[in-house]
Amino acid sequence: MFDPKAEAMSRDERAALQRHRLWGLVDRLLAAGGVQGERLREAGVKGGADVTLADLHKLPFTTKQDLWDNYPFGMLTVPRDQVAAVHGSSGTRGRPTLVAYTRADLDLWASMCARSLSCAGAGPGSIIHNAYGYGLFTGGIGIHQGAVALGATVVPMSGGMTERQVRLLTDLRPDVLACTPAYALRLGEAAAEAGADLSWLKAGIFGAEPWTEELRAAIERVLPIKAVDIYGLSEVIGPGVATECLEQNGLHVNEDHFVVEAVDPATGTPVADGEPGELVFTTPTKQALPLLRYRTGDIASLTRAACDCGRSLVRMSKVTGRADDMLVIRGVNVYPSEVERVLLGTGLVVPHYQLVVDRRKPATRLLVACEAAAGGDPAEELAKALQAELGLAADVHVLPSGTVPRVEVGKAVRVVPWETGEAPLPGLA
Ligand code: DLL
Repeated sequence: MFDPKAEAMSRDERAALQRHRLWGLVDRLLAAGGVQGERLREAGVKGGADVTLADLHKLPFTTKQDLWDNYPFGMLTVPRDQVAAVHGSSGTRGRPTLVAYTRADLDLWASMCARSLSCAGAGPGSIIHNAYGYGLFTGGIGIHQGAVALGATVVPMSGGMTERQVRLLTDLRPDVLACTPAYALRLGEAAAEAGADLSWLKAGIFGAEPWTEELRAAIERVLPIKAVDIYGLSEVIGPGVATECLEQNGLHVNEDHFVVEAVDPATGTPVADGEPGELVFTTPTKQALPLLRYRTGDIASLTRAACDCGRSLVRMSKVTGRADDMLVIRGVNVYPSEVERVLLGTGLVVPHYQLVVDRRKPATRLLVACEAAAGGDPAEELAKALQAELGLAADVHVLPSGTVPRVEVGKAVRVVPWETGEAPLPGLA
């Protein structure tokens, strides 16, 4: 553990710490007078002392819309000149979401990512091959700073240029690989094609996009590693919000800094532990852009059961999808990750696939583009499996090997719309 005192502290001790920090946050938001402070006032909160952890769920939410409405610096709770860096997400859904960090926020972020890397078994002296993109995206720079804080050696590869990545993976003998799960697959395949020996790699720390247990198994087949999941979002800090340990059984949320709740996405009311809900985070220790009850849109469940690694932090399940990513195909609601689970679970396809949502006619169709693992055309069998397990009527297209786009840079695009004109992939009729 990077910080055993914090990661393994008793629940009571942590709750006291959270409560104390939450008071401080509420006072700061009220003093800053922005949208979050106003909402607190409207809710009758006059100071931190009015708020308890048990009552957190009664406080107002903050959303991505608030960040957009106050773009770029309207939600700061420190003077602008205290901002040491900005980051953000590329905004595949439209506008970029920008976030800000003070120097203290950057230090906090580095120690959260150092915790993540030690969850994957890294320590001082480890070599971390970091193939998350560097730039506004938080993946590259976040993991980089975490590796430095841990006392490890970081190789700042960023994404792309796969051949060169394989070369440095071979020459520098890193023990940990950090990148998106889709790119890990791509790297594993490229290493196999090049006959590269990566036997010293021990673990991979993969996140920034949803991935299933089935994808984990596929990655662990092409790379000699334990693949662990890392979760985070720019708004909360970036990577380092929660990470799986080598038990591979849920992601430990750094709840001493990121207080987590799971709520019903429709009603906003808390769901019980073990039930899937939308993750909501409060960041009591962040300075530049602290958030009270930020709605992530990400669906996962929480558990407070003990973990064999000794960390006492609450764990979240893998994210099954985003509330706004759910597809509705002829009345059947389905997350892309459920389709991934069924497809890869059959063992009939390679782990590269794309879902094309054909909206050219009022009755939306789902086309599944994939590639067979061992020749032949398993389309019919795959369609049956999707029907049997998800009740989903999909048109499965088994395309020639290498046709489904591989991800080199950025997040995997699993779902593509087809609104008009030619099909987005060749071979889909
Ligand atoms: O993706 C931060 C990150 C970088 C996390 C590197 C892990 C590793 P954003 O670009 O702001 O930040 O995107 C955040 O990505 O709300 C989720 O929908 C999704 N996401 C992130 N990690 C996971 C994960 C980074 N492990 C959004 N599983 C989040 C599923 C994830 N979805």
